[in-house]
Amino acid sequence: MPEQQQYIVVERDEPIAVVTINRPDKLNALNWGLVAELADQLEALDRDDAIRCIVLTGAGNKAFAAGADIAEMSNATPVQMATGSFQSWDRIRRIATPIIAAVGGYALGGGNELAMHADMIVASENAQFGQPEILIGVMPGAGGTQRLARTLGKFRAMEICLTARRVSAQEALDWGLVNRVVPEGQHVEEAKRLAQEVAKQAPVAVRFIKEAVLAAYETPLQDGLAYEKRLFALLFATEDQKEGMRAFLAKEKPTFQGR
Ligand code: DAK
Repeated sequence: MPEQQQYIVVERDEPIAVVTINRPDKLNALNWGLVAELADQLEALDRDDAIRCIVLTGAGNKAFAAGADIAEMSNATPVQMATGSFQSWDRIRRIATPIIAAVGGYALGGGNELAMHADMIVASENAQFGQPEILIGVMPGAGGTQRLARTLGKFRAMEICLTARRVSAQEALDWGLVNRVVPEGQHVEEAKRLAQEVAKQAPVAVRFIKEAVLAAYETPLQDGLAYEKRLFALLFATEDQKEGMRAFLAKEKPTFQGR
């Protein structure tokens, strides 16, 4: 049975879960309550050992999310912008379980930034990515300038943020912003398939890999290499390392326990 809060629907299908932003009449615009609820639900799934990978999507076929809620934001004070809502985004950034964004339709502004908080992105053919904040007199505020620059390079990031140009699914694939493009409407199924692939791997190694790849964004190469080396060595403390290597040598399929 899907679990429904005000804005977020969680459907568990162990070992994966599908989290749906459910505000389709407003193109899943991200108000503060919604982002806090999303962070709560993702954290609950992150604590749950039975869930190994999360698919994040938007309800309806028009949008993953068309950005932060402009109606709510229009009269916000700098203090409001700088406090509560940033904490929710930060909580989403710290989720250790891999997240796959399944994007159909618009992923704009905070919607694109939310997709970029995920670890892989599956796009429907009708997906459109962009940072249109410049059109309403502001700029990306949830990581858009930084993650686009690191993912696509300076010049494409500049064009997207300075001109509000939308990027099609195919372009996003060519540019390395998404992992794959599927026929319209098939993005959630494909993301679930990919999530099952991740979910069957050794759980501790999965979490360490996410941690290590994300560290590449934040550390100089030498420090990142040292960090990876330590995480790699630490995996030799797991039963799953013993089981994985035993099964390989015995020409059997491993059974991973997540310890
Ligand atoms: N906010 C509020 N409502 C929105 C919305 C949004 N971002 N996007 C769409 N809606 C609402 C529309 O107002 C409309 O509501 P009703 O009039 O029916 O009540 C309904 O959704 C359907 O939208 P449209 O009628 O406009 O639909 P169209 O197909 O004609 O156009 C569109 C679709 C996506 C091109 C258009 O809706 C649009 O341009 N939307 C705004 C896109 C945008 O500018 N997004 C960026 C917003 S700024 C931060 C965290 C995050 C952020 C900032 C700071 N911190 C942690 C502090 C992020 C900022 C942003 O995302």
